[in-house]
Amino acid sequence: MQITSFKQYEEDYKKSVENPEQFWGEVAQNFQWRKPWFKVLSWNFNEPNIKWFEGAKLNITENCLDRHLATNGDKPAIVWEPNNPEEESVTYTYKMLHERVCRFANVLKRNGAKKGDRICIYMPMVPELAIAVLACARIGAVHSVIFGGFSAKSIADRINDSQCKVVITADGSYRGNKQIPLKDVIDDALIGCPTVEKCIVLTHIRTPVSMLKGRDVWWEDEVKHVNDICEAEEMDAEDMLFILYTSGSTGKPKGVVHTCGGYMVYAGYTFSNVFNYQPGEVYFCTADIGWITGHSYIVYGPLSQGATSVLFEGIPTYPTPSRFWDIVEKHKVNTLYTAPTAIRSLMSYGEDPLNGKDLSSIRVLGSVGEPINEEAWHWFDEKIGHGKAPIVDTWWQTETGGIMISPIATVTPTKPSFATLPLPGIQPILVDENGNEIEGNGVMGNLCIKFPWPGMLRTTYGDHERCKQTYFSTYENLYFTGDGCLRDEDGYYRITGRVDDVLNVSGHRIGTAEVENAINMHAGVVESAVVGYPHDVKGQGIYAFVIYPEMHGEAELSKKDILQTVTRVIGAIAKPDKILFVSGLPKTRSGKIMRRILRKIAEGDTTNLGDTSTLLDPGVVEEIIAAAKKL
Ligand code: 7RM
Repeated sequence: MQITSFKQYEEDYKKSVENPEQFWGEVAQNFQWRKPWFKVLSWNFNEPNIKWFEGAKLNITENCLDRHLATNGDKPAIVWEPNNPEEESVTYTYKMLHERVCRFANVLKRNGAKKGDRICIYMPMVPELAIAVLACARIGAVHSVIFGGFSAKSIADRINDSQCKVVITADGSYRGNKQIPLKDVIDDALIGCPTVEKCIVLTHIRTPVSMLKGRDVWWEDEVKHVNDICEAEEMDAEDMLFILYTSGSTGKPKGVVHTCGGYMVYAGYTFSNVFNYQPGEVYFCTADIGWITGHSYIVYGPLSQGATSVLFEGIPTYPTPSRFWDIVEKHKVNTLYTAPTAIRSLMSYGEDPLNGKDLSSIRVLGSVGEPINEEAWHWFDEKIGHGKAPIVDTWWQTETGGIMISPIATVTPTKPSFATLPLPGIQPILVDENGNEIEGNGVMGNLCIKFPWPGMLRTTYGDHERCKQTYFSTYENLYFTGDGCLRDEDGYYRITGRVDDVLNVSGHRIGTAEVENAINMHAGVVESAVVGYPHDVKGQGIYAFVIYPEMHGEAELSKKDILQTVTRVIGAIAKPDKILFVSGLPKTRSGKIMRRILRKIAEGDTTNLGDTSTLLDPGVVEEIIAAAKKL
């Protein structure tokens, strides 16, 4: 199943387009199924209704764990690197991980969880997080992992949207020298979550927590009451595997739904090929399991291929900005998969943090989450890869389940800031505003995908219509990605960024409407408009224009109040980088905010604001420009 030459890539690609069912049917043979499918694919993009490997039965954990036991049981599956480098790292072999997953699966059953139940996971980056995820999959429960940076309100909204019955959390987490009281946050969330019956709490940072009688139990106690034998639940290929919430252009995040069979095949196939993973190699993805990158390329992809996956609890700059390089040296990392924001942040410390670090184990580098600028690409290539490690710039989304457009390491010639070519099975097309295909090379347009792939989302939880509207209605018979894209003279793809009201801040997707809603919840705020602007490290920063008529005292204090509100409502990741108080917003006569103008002002480019004469109050623009210059 591994592609080893560009010629083979071209052949596989051709075959995947001409005969997708045969192509994916063959790929799927590399996985373990309890029962084979009777049809590889049935689909239509109108409803949408997509089924891969219909009739097949499997359990993804048998593919990620059991099937490796006979030959690779003693091979490291997860190498955990703690936040504090003074602490020992911990290795879980496939045998150990299998044992822990089975045991915790029995804990879940003991606490009333069964096939189809939704389980919320809010945990630090510790091995128990991967164990919790896999234990859900083992019993057929649907996991909904929530990133540790989200607030109690965000958690409650997500728990209620999918009616979770069980929550798995920890007392707290470490992030550099900070401690985050996860259980406290969960306690606040659960006040408004009537469906939650049980909360399982892992001891990690040893901070005092409140344990509610009848609801809260300790992980450490529970595992003593069960054994480590747990037959995997037999799942239909199209049974739900997990929900992952992600932001769109409306105020409310959507629960993206992935199913067992197709997701497994796609995560495994893309992992093996894109990174050219070789048996025995050590692979390190720096993402958090709370995002799709962690789901597909820390847990399911690598483990399905019997790989060794490094799981890092901490942050790139703690205790020093050498931390990634220390980890590479210590664990002899062969593949490093990280985000442009991390690269840019580490670049800013110069070369000192790299001095004396042995990076010779590195063979492949990867980038994900946002466009990588050329400067960061070259730094990554020269300073980290020493010009010898191909960089795979992987474009994909929560909704796509796995990597879509990317070089295949050692196979596809790379080009700085280009995601290059579609993987086999992926049929991208560029369209104009009217949905007409833009053919040929040297063109730009909106990126769509015209044929299904096994890892694609099936629905948005509890609201299929929303899935249809968001992804399948903008252009008929196409999946719309929300991204703009260039196809250059060589037919190589470069993703230029979102074309909708979604921001990408340090690789995190945040809807402008969500941030506006949060700001507007602050008592003094009448209205706000949020746009993105170029930020040296984060890629995009958040710029908020806020109408706040009756300010008492200092503006600085009011700004801090607003930041506090956003932190409470969404989480610290959505805090605006800049807040500008204004008396009005540029609106059309029909009342629509002209974001184009605000974006220009936020970028500091007010030379060509276009026609402002159609505005309700053209004078407001001059006022905003003058105020922005002083910020
Ligand atoms: C994997 C992930 C998805 C959005 C996507 C793009 C942007 C992701 C790249 C990229 C340029 C890349 N899922 N994006 N990867 N842009 N080059 N290699 O990030 O759902 O959280 O975000 O991220 O805008 O639509 S995500």
